[in-house]
Amino acid sequence: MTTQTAPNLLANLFETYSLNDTISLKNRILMAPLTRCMADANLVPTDDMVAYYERRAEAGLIITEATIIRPDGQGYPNTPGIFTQAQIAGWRKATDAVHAKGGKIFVQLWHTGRVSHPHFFGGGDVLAASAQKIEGSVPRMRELTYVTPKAATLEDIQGLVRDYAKAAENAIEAGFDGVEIHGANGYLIDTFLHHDSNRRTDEYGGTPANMSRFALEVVDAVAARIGKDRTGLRISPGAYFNMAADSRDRAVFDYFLPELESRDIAFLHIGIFDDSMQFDYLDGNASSYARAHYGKTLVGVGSYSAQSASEAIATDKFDLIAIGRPFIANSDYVARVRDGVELVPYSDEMLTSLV
Ligand code: FNR
Ligand code: 8K6
Repeated sequence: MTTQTAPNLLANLFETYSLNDTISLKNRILMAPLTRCMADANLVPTDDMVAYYERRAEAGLIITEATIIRPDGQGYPNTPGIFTQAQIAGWRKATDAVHAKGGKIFVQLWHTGRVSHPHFFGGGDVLAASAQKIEGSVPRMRELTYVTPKAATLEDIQGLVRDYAKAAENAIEAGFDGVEIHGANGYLIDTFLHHDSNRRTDEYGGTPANMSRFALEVVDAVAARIGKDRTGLRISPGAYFNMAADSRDRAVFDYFLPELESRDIAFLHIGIFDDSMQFDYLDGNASSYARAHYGKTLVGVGSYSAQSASEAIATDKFDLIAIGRPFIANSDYVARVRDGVELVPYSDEMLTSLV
């Protein structure tokens, strides 16, 4: 390793890491999933997106921006999909480009649940665990106020599970190394895992086992289709986005995490913007809570610098770090950290173009 200029302290970020017998990462720095709203009108990844991911192939693993599994999962403009042949072909260019540079790439599978809007799919139901709406409107399209969702019927749920598995199959056809199921940030799967959004009285609500059922069914269906070694999951045990906190959620995640651990998937990833955020009902921050209840590979994220991430890994708080905003600002984030070169600071204005 050529790390003369990098402080020794950061060396652990550049160790290889085996997720399992199938997938080895060349370093411990992941690119976090980052919605950019730059797909074309048919939600096909563009050549600019291909080049954007290719530039970041030095990451140990790229997790793509959230990518919708079917039309009614869309809640933001121009978010890519993975349910048409054109979308699969568009993604194939990105996976080929990243692989040619020696990188690895997972796609994040998304259904926005009650944060979706019928504007994007020509009208129809917005599906969620229960008919509990969130206040507010679509970012950058403030005229689109969120609607009251329909509580998914048992038939809807079966269809959704099937469509996650189909999207995972499409991901493999598109050349991805695996998928990260988006179970975080208040979107569809997360609506089942929190009391704020799950008021069901059937087998998908009311008890920790019932509230965990949909998420585990999706994990099982995806793992059965593409292999557990290629299946990751992101969750938000701490409610912080599109969700109100409820101390009863603790019991749900206390049940969910050991169940998930027994599935032996590739990794568990926390969904949070700032991992120093404290949740009283989790007795601390989200990653420490997950570490205490889940014994397999854990990906930390949320306002970490290379230095704080390296320290967290050295003290066994988690195994891998996902970097979000700094990776938007620095396509060569990994090289800069390795070579001790100063980073370009992130700013929100950077979201208007793919650099
Ligand atoms: C995000 N984040 C996010 N999370 C996710 O699971 N799927 C997504 O598509 C997105 N999209 C997204 C877009 C933008 C513009 C931002 C800033 C964030 C959250 C992201 O993955 C990460 O958790 C946070 O950005 C915190 O990490 P950093 O940025 O502090 O390293
Ligand atoms: C900028 C891209 C356009 C919009 C959609 C992004 C969707 C993913 C979530 C990122 C939004 C950032 C909001 C930050 C919330 C922090 C809560 C503490």
